[in-house]
Amino acid sequence: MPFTIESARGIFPNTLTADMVPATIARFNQLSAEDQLALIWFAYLEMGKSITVAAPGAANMQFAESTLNEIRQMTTLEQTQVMCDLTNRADTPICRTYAIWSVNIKLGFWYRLGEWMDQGIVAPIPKEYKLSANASAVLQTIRSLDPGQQITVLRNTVVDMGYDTSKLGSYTPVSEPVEPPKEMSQRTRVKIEGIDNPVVLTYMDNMNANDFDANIKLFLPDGALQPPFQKPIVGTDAILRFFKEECQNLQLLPERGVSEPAENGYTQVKVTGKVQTPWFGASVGMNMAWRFLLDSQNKIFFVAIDLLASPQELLNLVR
Ligand code: 45D
Repeated sequence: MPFTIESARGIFPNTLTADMVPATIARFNQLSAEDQLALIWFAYLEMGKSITVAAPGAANMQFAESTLNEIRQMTTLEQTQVMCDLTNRADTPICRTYAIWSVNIKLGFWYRLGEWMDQGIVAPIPKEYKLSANASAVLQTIRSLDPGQQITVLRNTVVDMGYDTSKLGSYTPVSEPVEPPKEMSQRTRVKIEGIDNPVVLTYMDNMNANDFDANIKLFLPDGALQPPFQKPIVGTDAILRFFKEECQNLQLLPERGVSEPAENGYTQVKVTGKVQTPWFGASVGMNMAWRFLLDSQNKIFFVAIDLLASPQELLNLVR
């Protein structure tokens, strides 16, 4: 039987992903807005001691600038209300604006608010704020996660805020401009122990060069890409849009892999290694796996990118 995207999702079923991330988010979402804000604030402060967040580039901030200035001018009470509205996914003009921003703009917005809260320009979380017992337990869980999982939890809480886009009808998403890909002379080539498949190697090199137009050509027109904890993104138009919106300046550091024949002349390849985000650079290496399914022409039919449960999983290449 030929593969479907649904069946392709099940390749290398032994891969242990970081289930603690969605489980923690689910618990987080049960908390009151005040608890959520205070919890992220405390988590962020604690993490800041060991890892530094990179300040977003000025160009990336321009999209959030007018909303940020609007908030800056508000009374303390109004500022707190805006932050609670965002966490509650309320229907307000600011929540609607926030909803259509790309992930990076959302993160940059909170990065700036965090700075302003620190400086007292925006209503801070009172030092004496007492988390509920449930919120304390969630914070305790976050502390126990590895840094790659912690930043994923933080990122996903930010992504979930604002008005629900599925209730918006049609809208034009707002994202940063796409920079040109790296010059050929600046490009690097990965080496992956156990892998000589040129498509898999080129995929990694293209991503590291921000060469998304070249990378999308490696996919079948109806191919799919499944980001961590998400449903597959299907079709080259949607995948290319995703690359341009969310994948600029990632560092893919694959280490090892296995390649095996699958049904119908397909090949399945699993690669493990690290990924760095421009937000944290080399200070956080996320433990990742790529599970590729290539057709008989060596085109990508499916690739899943998973955040792994533990560093031990980097060595788990069994089917
Ligand atoms: O609410 O091969 C305050 C794909 C308190 C593509 C705050 C990929 C109040 C294909 C502190 C102010 C993309 C899938 C909030 C590979 C409050 C591919 C602020 C993988 C919210 C490899 C909080 C890429 C702040 C991966 C400022 C895995 C939080 C990328 C900031 C992963 C959090 C990227 C930040 C990750 C988190 C980035 C900046 C996990 C960034 C995380």
